[in-house]
Amino acid sequence: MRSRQPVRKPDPTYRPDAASIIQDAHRELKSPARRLLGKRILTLGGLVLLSGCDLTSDKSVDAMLRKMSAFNDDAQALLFDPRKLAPTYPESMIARPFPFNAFYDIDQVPDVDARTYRLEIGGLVGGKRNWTLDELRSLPQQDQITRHICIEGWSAIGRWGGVRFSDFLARAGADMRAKYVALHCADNYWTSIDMPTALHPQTQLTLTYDGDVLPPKYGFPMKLRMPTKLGYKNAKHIVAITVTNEFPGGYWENQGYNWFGGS
Ligand SMILES: Nc1nc2c(c(=O)[nH]1)N[C@H]1C(S)=C(S)[C@@H](COP(=O)(O)O)O[C@H]1N2
Ligand SMILES: [Mo]
Repeated sequence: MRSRQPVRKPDPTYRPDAASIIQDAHRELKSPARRLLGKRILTLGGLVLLSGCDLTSDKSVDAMLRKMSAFNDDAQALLFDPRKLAPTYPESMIARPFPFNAFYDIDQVPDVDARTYRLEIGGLVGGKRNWTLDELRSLPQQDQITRHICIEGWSAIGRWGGVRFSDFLARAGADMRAKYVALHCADNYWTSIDMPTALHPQTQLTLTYDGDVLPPKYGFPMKLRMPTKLGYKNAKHIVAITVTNEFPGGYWENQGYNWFGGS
């Protein structure tokens, strides 16, 4: 492997600038779609449009509305206590098969070539900016059995393996005092997270699902797994990561989904 910049250690005295992160999120809340959601006066058609999902039963509509109004508080609690852990589960509770979801059908899943794949990391980064799959695989790996919660009204327990994201950010020489990490995907999906979430011990740069190479439908070659965040924050097929102080938004977030997206 090529030589790397020295690993940048997290600064133990650093406290996230929660006030400015929340201020950015409030600015985003001024968009009409977000205001409508806040007032709960969106029509069923409007919700379907925003969520891209089939809200055919009262139950799924209800679940979605409940989630929408509840997750803001949960997420903020997490923001202020980045050490809080999401629950883990026994293997017997893993959903088989694990559900697939994306803003398109399963036959449109992007086909990423493992040999030419490079994970690019840019923005406020002092170290290595291009990572091959083999390089990512050679970093220390961890496993988690956690619950994935989709805002569309379903949840499922799965098992994901990969590199602790904070380890990766340290090795890439990321500025851990930056406010945001943006995730850009091979299918043009994108989302972003606050730095405390990026450094959360359960936030994982995921390379495997249930012990096997991450299959295309679940995000090959790489996804970010965050049991503390709703499904749409768990970006699949990530090709580029940007460390930044500019609020990056996201595919669903820019259409009205809550930016914190805590689960
Ligand atoms: N690149 C990309 N990532 C994505 C999505 C997507 O459409 N494209 N959908 C999100 C949503 S809404 C969900 S619920 C999960 C589904 O992940 P799964 O297919 O592994 O269950 O992926 C998330 N990450
Ligand atoms: Mo989702």
